[in-house]
Amino acid sequence: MQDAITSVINSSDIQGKYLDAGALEKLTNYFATGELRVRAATTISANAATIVKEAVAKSLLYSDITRPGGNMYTTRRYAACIRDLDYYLRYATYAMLAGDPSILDERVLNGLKETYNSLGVPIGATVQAIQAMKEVTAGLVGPDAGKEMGVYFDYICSGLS
Ligand SMILES: CCC1=C(C)/C(=C/C2=NC(=C\c3[nH]c(/C=C4\NC(=O)[C@H](C)[C@H]4CC)c(C)c3CCC(=O)O)/C(CCC(=O)O)=C2C)NC1=O
Repeated sequence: MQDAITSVINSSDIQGKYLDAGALEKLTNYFATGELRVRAATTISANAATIVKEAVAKSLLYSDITRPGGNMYTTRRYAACIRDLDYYLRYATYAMLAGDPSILDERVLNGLKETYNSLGVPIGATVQAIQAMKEVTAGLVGPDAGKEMGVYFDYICSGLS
């Protein structure tokens, strides 16, 4: 896993150079938003269950997915879906704190699309639920932190698509 700091240092090191202006600007921006990130992570962790619940209500409840024949039907599958959404929220929060998406590639997206396809978990509906979490989260943490979290929710969606 990388973060904003190791990522710019690694790429400067590969070139055998000190940090250039672009790299320094990335770091300055990362440090300047540090408090915002920590505050957002605190709010998200205190409200995680509510975020997931509201996102499900906005996107999946009362659709065919929760009726007999749907992929969320039966409490076992419903619970698996809620658990998956909680994974996405928690890992997006880690990535937002790190300022880097690599943890998502390594611990969430690796093999996920194949698993979903083999189990018949609908990817379009999953993406909708993640987009709903993005909206609910932004409503809770405010526009600046919401935009930052949005980067990583979108990253998960494109990794699944
Ligand atoms: C931390 C990284 C990580 C991820 C991401 C993860 C995902 C993940 N979700 C799974 C299943 C599942 N995922 C869903 C999810 C959904 N079905 C829907 O219709 C909705 C659209 C959607 C929720 C948004 C469901 C229903 C299953 C169970 C499918 C089945 O067994 O038939 C499975 C198969 C094994 C299991 O049931 O536990 C994995 C590996 N596991 C991990 O360790």
